[in-house]
Amino acid sequence: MGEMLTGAQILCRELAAAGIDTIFGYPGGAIMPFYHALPEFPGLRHILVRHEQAAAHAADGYARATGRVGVCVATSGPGATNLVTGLATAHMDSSPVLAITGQVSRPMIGRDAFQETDVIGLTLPITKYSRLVPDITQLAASVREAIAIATEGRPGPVVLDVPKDVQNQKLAYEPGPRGGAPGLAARGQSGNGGAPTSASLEESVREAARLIGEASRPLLMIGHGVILGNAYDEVRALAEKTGIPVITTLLGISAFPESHPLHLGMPGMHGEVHVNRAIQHADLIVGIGLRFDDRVTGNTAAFAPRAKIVHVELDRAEIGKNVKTAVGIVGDARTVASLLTDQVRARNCDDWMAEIRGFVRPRAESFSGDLSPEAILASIHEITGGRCTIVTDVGQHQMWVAKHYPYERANTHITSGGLGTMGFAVPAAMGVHLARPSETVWAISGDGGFQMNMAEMATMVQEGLSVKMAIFNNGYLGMVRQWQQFFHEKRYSCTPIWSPDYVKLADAYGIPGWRVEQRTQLDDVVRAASVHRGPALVEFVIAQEANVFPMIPPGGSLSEPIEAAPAGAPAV
Ligand SMILES: Cc1ncc(C[n+]2csc(CCOP(=O)(O)OP(=O)(O)O)c2C)c(N)n1
Ligand SMILES: [Mg+2]
Repeated sequence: MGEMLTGAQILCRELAAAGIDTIFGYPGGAIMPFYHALPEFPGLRHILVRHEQAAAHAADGYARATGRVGVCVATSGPGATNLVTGLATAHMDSSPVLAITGQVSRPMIGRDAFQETDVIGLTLPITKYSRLVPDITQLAASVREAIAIATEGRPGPVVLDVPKDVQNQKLAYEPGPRGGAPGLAARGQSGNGGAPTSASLEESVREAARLIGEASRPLLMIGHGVILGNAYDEVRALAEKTGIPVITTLLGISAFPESHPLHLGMPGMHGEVHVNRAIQHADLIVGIGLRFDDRVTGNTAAFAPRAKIVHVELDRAEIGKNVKTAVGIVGDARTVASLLTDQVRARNCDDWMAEIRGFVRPRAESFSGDLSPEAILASIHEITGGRCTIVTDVGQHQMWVAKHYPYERANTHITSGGLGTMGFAVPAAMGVHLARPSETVWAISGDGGFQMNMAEMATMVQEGLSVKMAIFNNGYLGMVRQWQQFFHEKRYSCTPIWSPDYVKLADAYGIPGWRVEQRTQLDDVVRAASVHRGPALVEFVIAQEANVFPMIPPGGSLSEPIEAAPAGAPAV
């Protein structure tokens, strides 16, 4: 006979037993039994955020930095609905987040009870799995199952909606078996998106190796799956044995060292001209752990017109979804990269590399004033000695970081790639900091995105989270303004954005804050913020109408980059 526990206690026990040490959350009526039990579990550190969206982003940041599940908790109704953007963000970027939501008691469900929302209905399309726990007898297994689903195969967010009376039910609790997820196989979720038989895997790898051997202009295009699958070394070995140049997508940044002679850069809408040209001239693209997103391909009809595509993906559903594939290999990046490395003959691509070098264009970006984003990023890199994880928000600054920060170490670039969620950086950086306490973590936001979740500064102060916040202040919702400049007759409708005095704001939170307007101030401030023990804020005042170049117009082909502002546009 097991110990009599409440559902809330069982929830906590199961989380602790699964190795969870950090929970991001916010209490409320329907989740109160859980919060009542929580102090009995000192191993579960709770971070009280200022908005549930931040809890989901922080759990996501924690998950991306560790590869383990990140946990967030909210009450029913508005608490749960506030999680939605964070869950959709995690879903689009394959991040293993477990969200636990309180639900109204079972007899009240379906009666428009106070703070009742159909959380399953809301979250089913933006999660990997979402379940209302109907009874305490199913609670422990549900937690194990949810964590297994979140982390196995292609990771993703999961929701457990736990009615308040289930949290209060009592049961003689027997700790269940660890490491397995009952019911997983029964639902046809094999955990690897449906692995092919080893015979077909061997066959497709052999075919891919043959294509690599025959190609004269091959490219490796690597994405988030290389980071999620810890395939850093294996992909590098494949590149080095074959000499194939390597392209990293936005979420693939930091999956390959940027100083490596084979590294070309980022493709797509804001990709470098030589990278996109290489794609358009390639006769073979080996894509590993990516989904050929439309920001990468531009107009798919005109994408890589000369290339056969080999697509290595853990999720079978991705293969052939966006681009026509000659060989699809269902498998994890690490296994397949090493199988491919064994199969390919050693070769080089020196002629092809020389051709690509000929595509390189002089930098199109220019900044009025000397405080360029590039200078800021060089300073952060130098002063942290590269021992730094950068979490970016969404907009122009995100692209500048992607293009100019010299990433060398695996998984040190964290951003919302798929959903493109403004407001992500500050809360996600809290999760990254908790996952990597000995590393400097910079959250780099625009003045727009920072204002979306800046309330989390209070969380950082209360919980002692040493996140360094950089605000690239251009006075605009810059990326939207750039589109208005190019595609909407320079009508800057609703994109100028006012900011508070950020130095005073920092002061109000009791944390150090600086405003940097000139290059000469840069290094001293970045150093002071980096070494400060605790959260710190730096506002970088940058040129108002700087643009991200080159740019492929939305729906355009990679062959048609815009490399300068239209005639008559404001000077940049
Ligand atoms: C939540 C959300 N709302 C709106 C957008 C659309 N959007 C994309 S970039 C951008 C402008 C971002 O401005 P800012 O944070 O100042 O960054 P900047 O582009 O100026 O560097 C907007 C509004 C978005 N991506 N996310
Ligand atoms: Mg801005």
